[in-house]
Amino acid sequence: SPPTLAVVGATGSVGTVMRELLSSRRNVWGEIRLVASGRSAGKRLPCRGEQLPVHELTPEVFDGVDIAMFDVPDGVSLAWAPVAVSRGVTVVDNSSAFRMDPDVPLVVPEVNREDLQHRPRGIVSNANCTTMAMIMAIAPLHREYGLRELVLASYQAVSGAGQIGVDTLHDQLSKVAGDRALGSRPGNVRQAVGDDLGPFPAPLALNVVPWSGDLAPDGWSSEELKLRNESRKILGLPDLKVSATCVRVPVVTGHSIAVHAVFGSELDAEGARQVLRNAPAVILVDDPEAGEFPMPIDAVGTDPSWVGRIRRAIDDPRALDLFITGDNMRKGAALNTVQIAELLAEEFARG
Ligand code: 11C
Repeated sequence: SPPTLAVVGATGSVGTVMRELLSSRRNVWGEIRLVASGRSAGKRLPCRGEQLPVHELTPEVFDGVDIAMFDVPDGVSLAWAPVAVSRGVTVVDNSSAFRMDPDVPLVVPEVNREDLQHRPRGIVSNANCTTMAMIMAIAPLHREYGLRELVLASYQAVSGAGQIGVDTLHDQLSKVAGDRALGSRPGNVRQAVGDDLGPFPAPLALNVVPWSGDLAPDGWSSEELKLRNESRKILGLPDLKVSATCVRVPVVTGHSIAVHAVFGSELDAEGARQVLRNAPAVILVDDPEAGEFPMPIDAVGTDPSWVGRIRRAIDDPRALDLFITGDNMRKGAALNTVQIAELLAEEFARG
């Protein structure tokens, strides 16, 4: 019989997209069990055409479950993924808790699906949403030209910080709307927005904030280190040079990355475009003359990474500059997790 799936964190914003995907993709599942904190237990939520009950996260909730998708804070994954595994479950985890563990594969099916086979801890990790959007376009270019270095600047949407991030931006936008004096004198945007900054260190309305994640050593942010470490692991390039600056922008959904990528061999922009046209889950949108660029307002709600602004670097025939946008809630989070779970379901079906 088909495998039983648990969705842990089913009430959250990524959990909601997971339920939508389970309702619209090929149905490979037997029972689907929704799991959340005690606060939500007893609620009913839509999934696969039914209203399913939400169960409280307890050890027993994993009994009879074959595969679980987790989207919960790092600490909750750290504590509960091993509990699920001890009950016979294979866990696909979207937190950063296990991503750099050498015994936990970090899988993007289109890029390194074979890594799924080495999972001695019974856990598979899902990458950070910024890494994910970028890696979809960079991996095929790496295969063709041999990647040496990435210099990145991200433009990250507020939904990366959860529903609270989305609510904060909309609240701030209503506070600044209509006042045309705002933004032309120091401090007046801060004043209009007030003290409620939600999960961000500064106002986002009429602003960009060069910060995402937690403070890491030497002034880096955790998000910048994730981009470096996760890219190295997914591509199997432990010495890849990566420098990133992560920036939060007033966009609801869709993380973008400006990339300067240096390769081992010379290339040209049209060759790179051809590689990307043939790449899975990538859409090439590269016609500046027609005003066609990859942008979050178009990429939101879609599965692929959108790529454009492809130029060979003027001063280095081995380097490309490009711009990538992807839906951070879908491929960046829920979709890739669901895809990994589906690969595990295939394995389960093969016995
Ligand atoms: C953000 N990328 O945009 C973060 C959210 O490691 O999965 C996802 C954090 C992670 O704020």
